[in-house]
Amino acid sequence: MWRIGHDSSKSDNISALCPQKARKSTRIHHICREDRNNMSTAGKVIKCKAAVLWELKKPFSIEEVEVAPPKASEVRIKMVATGICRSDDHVVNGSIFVPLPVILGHEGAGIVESIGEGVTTVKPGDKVIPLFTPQCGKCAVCKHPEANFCMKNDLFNPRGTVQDGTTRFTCRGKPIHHFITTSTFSEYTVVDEISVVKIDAAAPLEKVCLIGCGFSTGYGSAVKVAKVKPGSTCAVFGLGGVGLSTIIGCKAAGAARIIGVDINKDKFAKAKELGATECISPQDFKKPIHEVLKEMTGGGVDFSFEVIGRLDTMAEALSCCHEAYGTSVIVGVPPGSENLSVHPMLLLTGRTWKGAIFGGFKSKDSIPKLVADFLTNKFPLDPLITHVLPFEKVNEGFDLLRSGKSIRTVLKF
Ligand code: COD
Ligand code: ZN
Ligand code: ZN
Repeated sequence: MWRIGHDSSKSDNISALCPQKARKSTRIHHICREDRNNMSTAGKVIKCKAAVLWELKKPFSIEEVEVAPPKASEVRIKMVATGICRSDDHVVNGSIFVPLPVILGHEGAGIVESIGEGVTTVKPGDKVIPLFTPQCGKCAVCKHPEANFCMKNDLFNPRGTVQDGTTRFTCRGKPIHHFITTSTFSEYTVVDEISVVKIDAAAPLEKVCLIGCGFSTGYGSAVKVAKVKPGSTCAVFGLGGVGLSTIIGCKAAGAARIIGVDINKDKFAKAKELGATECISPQDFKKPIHEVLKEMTGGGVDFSFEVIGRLDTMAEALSCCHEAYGTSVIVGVPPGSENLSVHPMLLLTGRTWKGAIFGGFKSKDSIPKLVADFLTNKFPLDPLITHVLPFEKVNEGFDLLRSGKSIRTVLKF
C-alpha cells in the first residue's frame, strides 16, 4: 500500500542512505556519555519481552527478544505505553507490505535508557516519543518550510531497519525487523536520533503516546494541511480515532459547522461530544452523500476530510466541497494498489485536493509543541482512549480494533 504513487528514484535515495558514521570518541567524551547512560544496562544487550509478528494473518507472539545497545546516532528507549493504530493491523492483514518477522507499533512513548555516540538531542531519563516520520533536518523535504515527509522515512520501500541498514532486535537466533523506524511493541526499542524527540517531563506517557500517530494525523489535517478557517463548514468522513482527531482540529480552528459522516451510528455520540454539530450516515439516503452534503450546506462545504481509506469516499469527499473554493484532504490510504479516477472538471472549477502523512507536521518540531498544548488543555486525548490493557494483551487489543469496539487501545508496559 505504501508504494502507491511512489517515485522510483526514491528507492535509490533510500538505498544510498549513508550509514551513520561513528565518530572516534575521546576518552573524556566516552566517560561523559557513560555517566549519563543507565550504568546497569548501557552498552549491554537487553533481554526483554516484545510482540513479534512471524507471519501475516497470525496473532502476535509475546517473545523474549534481545535488544542490542544503540550504535552511533541511535537511542535505546524503555517503552512505557503504546497505542494500537489501524496501520499496524494493515500490516498483519497483508495490505501494507513490510519485511517479516517484525516488531510493529508506531504510536508509543517512553524514557531514554541509553544513547549512542554523538547523540545530543536526548539523554537517558528523558521522556520521548518515537517518530514514524523522521525529521533529519538535512534533506530537501526537511529544508522545505512546509513539507514534512522526510526522505529518510522507512514507509515507502521499507527496509525494516535502522538507518545503517541493520536491525537491533534478535529472537531465537534470528534478526527481527524494525517497523517504520519505531517498533513500539517491545519493552525496549532502538531508533535513530532523527526518529525520536524529547517531550515535557510532566507529560503522561500513557496518553501522549497518541500524539505519535493517530491524534496528530487527524488534528494536523485540519489545522495544518487544510488550514480550516474560523466560521467555516467542514465534513469529516470516518469517525474513528483519526477522524475524531480531525474534528477536534476543526473545532480548535474555529469551524462553525462540523458534519460527521459514518456508516456506524455508534460513532455519532462521541463525535458530537468532541465538536461535530451534526452526524449523518450515507445508508440513510438514496442519493449520493455528496449531494446530501451540498444541499445541507447551500452548495458545498469549505473543507472535507476522507479519514476512512476508501476510494469511493475519497471521491465523495472531493465532490462535497464547494466547487469554487472547497478544499478536500485525503487522510486515509486504501489497502492495496488501487487508483482513483475523477473528472478533471471537479478541480478545474476551483477545488483544492490535498493529502499528507502525519497531519503535515514536521515531527521533531511539532510533537513537543503538541504535548505542551495538551498539557495546557488546548485539546483532549482522554475521549479517544477507550481501552487500556497490559502489553501482554496485545492480541486482545487488536480484536477490539477489528470489531469496531475501540477507538484507541493503549497498551501499558
Ligand atoms: N462510509 C462512511 N464511513 C465508513 C465507511 C464508509 N463506506 N467505511 C468505514 N467507515 C467508518 C468506520 O465505521 C469507522 O468509524 C471509520 O470509518 C474508520 O475508523 P477506524 O477506526 O477504522 O480508523 P482510524 O480512525 O484509526 O484510522 C483511519 C485511517 C484512514 C487514518 C487509517 O486507516 C489509514 O488509512 N492510515 C494510513 C494513512 C496514514 O497516514 N497513516 C499514518 C500512519 S498510521
Ligand atoms: Zn498510525
Ligand atoms: Zn529529512
